[in-house]
Amino acid sequence: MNPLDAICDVKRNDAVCVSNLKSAKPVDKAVLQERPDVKIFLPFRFHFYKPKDLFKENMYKNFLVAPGGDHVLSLVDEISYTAPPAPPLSQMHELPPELFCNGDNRPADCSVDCRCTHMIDVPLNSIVEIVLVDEVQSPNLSHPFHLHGTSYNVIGMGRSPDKNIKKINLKHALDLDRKGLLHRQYNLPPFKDTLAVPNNGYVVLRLKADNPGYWLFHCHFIFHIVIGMNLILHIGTQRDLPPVPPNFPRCGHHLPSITSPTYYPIH
Ligand SMILES: [Cu+2]
Repeated sequence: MNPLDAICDVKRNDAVCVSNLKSAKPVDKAVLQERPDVKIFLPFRFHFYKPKDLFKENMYKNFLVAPGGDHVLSLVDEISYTAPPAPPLSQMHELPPELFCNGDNRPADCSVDCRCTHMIDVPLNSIVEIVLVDEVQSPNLSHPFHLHGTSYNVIGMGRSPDKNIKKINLKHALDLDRKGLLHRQYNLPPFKDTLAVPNNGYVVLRLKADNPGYWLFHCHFIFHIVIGMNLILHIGTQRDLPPVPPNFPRCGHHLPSITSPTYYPIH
C-alpha cells in the first residue's frame, strides 16, 4: 500500500495506491462536483536553521535535531504552527485574534520561520478541496497527514507528469492544476482520515465540511508535530457550536509568555 515512488496513474502489480481503492459506501455527489466551494493548496517543507540563528541570548525557539545534525523547523504554507494557550473550542473569545494566521493573513513580522496558530476557516457544509504538496522531498520520507473530526475522500495522488521537474513545489502544483494535469478520479474515491503524501508528490482530498468545530490537521510523525507541521481546519462559526457547559474546566498559560508578557490573562 502506498508505494514511495508514488506512481499511481498506471497499472502495476507490486503495490496499490490509496487513490486506486474504491469506496464500499456511496460518496455524496456534492463532494464530487467539478468545482469545490473552497480550494486550499498546502505546500509543506522543512526550514533548516543555522545554529548561529538559534543560540542567542533570550532566544527559546523550538526545533528538532535530525540524525544528521540539522536543526529543523516545519512549515505548512510557510507557517509553523504554534498551539494556542487555551482551547479555541471552549475559550475562543479569550484568545487574541492576532495569535491566528493563515496563508492569506500572515503576521506583519513574519520571517523565514513564521510562527503562529495556523487556522483556515471554511463555511459549514461547504465542499472543500485540499491539495497537499510535498516540498520536503527527503528521499523515502512520506508524511502521513491526519484530519480530526471528519474523513475525506482521496481524489488523487501522484507526482508531476513533467519529467523535467525534479522537485515539485507549490508553483508547479498550481500550474498542473490550471492545466488539468493534477490526477483526479471521481469514481467512488475512498474515505480516509490519514494519508501518506507521496514523497516529492501531492494528494488531492475532498470533504464536506458538515462537522463544525476546530479540527487539527497534521502530519502524524510526533517529531513533526512538535516543530509545527499542523494547522486547524475551522469549520463553521461559533454559532454552529453548542454552548460551553457551565463551570467547564478552563486552561491558559501557566507561565507568562516569554515573547509577550501580556498575551494571555492568568485566571
Ligand atoms: Cu511529517
